[in-house]
Amino acid sequence: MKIGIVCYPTFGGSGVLATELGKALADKGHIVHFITYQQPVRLTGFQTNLFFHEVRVPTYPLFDYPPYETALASTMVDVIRNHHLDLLHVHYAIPHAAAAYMAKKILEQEGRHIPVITTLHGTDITLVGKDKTYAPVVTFSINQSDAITAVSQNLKEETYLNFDIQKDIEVIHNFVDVERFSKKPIDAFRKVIAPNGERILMHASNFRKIKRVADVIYVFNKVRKQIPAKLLLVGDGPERNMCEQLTRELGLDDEIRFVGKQQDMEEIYTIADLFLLPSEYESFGLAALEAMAGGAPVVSSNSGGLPEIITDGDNGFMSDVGDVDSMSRNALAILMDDVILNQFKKHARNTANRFDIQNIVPKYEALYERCLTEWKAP
Ligand code: GMT
Repeated sequence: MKIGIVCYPTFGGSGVLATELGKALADKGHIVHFITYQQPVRLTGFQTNLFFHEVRVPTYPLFDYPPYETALASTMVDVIRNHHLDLLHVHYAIPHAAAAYMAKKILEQEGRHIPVITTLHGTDITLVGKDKTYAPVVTFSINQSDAITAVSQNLKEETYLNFDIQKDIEVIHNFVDVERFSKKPIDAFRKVIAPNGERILMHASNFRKIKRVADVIYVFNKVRKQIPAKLLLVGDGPERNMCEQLTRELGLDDEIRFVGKQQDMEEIYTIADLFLLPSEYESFGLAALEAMAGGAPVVSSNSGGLPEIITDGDNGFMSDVGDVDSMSRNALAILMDDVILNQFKKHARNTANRFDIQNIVPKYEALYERCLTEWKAP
């Protein structure tokens, strides 16, 4: 199949998932065209059947707000026309689903029918999308999609709750390439972070408010009072300065490492003994799944779709949002004892296997096939 993928190219989970999906589809022989404003961060290396088309938004003195959506729709039309795409798969509803609808209508006038699949990822529904500034367009463009998927059962329910959606939403969970993420830890890297064999706790995100990164620091502060431990904070975003200041105030400069945005996450996760994800909301928690593939159990909040991947006492523990006492007790219950920790690590890897790329990507392929068959039917 010739597939167009539209996504955010940044470190956010939707862009990461979309890029990993595109790469996996290309590995399986499909021809994949990424359409976005920048080379996606996980789209590295050369593959003959993978293409990237940059959306350019020319500036003009009249534009206080450059019309990205118009440029995106026009680029979609251009790529579909010139590369004869079979379908368009857009990730994150805003503004991708609306731009795809526009592109589809333009192409329809030329007698070219292109199915649009929209994957809902999280904040496009639960935070930004339901804001009344966007809601009518989001509702309309989701309903106009030929197929809709959500990355968790929870997100599907949230979508029906918040929008008047007339169509079926298929749940296709996030996935991870277990083989790639379950490498052996690089010893030298582990030693740099924890020179005296301390336990390594880790958090990775885009440091937005919704991630509650300060809770990560509070949990760590309680843990390290009981056992030797270090905290690795990966990523960057609006809350980073506040977190650095909190680290200094708590006198934890030597215990916490901020390493910023990182490309080779598969190498970083393998050195973690525990992954912390105390988010206010998480539709799925792709970072937690990738950490589990690397062998790290997860201590998290119980929000959104997290209960769909975390099982208390098995591969981690969940607590109410903001309950840092409970989270630190849970972290200690996992980290205090080598035998228990190894058991949790094993279960974390088993969970990742359930969401392995090989099990999930065929679900997208089957959906594409269905959409194409429906289009071809009279
Ligand atoms: O994690 C983020 O804040 C980024 C966000 C995005 O939309 O780019 O991630 C969302 O999509 C991921 C991939 O489907 C999910 O695993 C994350 O749980 C989800 N984030 C939230 O719901 C906050």
